[in-house]
Amino acid sequence: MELVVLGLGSNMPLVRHNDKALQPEEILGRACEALSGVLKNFRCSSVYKTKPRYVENQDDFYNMVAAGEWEGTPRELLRAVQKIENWFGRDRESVGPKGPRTLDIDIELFGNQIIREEDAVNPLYVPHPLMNERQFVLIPLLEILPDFADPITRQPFSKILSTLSDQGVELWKHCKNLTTANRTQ
Ligand code: PH2
Ligand code: MG
Ligand code: MG
Repeated sequence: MELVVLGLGSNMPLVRHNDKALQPEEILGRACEALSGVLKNFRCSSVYKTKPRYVENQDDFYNMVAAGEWEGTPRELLRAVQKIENWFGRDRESVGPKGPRTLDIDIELFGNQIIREEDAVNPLYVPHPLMNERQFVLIPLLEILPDFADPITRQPFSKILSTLSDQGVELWKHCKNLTTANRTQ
């Protein structure tokens, strides 16, 4: 059993036939419900509204972090989160790697393991190679895991965050779903 940390993001509504469109913040709430069924002792951060990074001409993102214990392998976790991304209309084909998406779930941490699995279709790199430059990951992560440190450098994430300049991350609202009772603070 490993404590895993996931980064969630959405900046595109999910439009479904004969149904009301799901807005990004609703998608995050539903994704948390799904994740709470596969992770033990599930908890999640508040939701943050964040300026798009890398590809800047797209809508603002809603980002949050979730954590819990996972019983399987890292690959099995990757398959489980990709299945949830797909339920929520994630379409890897039609947009570029950093473009708009209905739901993105990244594995940020898998315990203290350092995983470098090259794979043409589905590579797996944990810790997420960009997490330390992303306020939209570190701010929500520290909200639920204030004492965590980078498994590679052992630097506390709080210290890493303090070196970043402002990237336009603002608190949007507390995670309102069935997992609220499990929040650590
Ligand atoms: N995800 C990206 C690219 N840019 N910007 C923000 N603010 N939040 C994201 O989750 C994000 C991004 C690719 O995964
Ligand atoms: Mg991703
Ligand atoms: Mg991502």
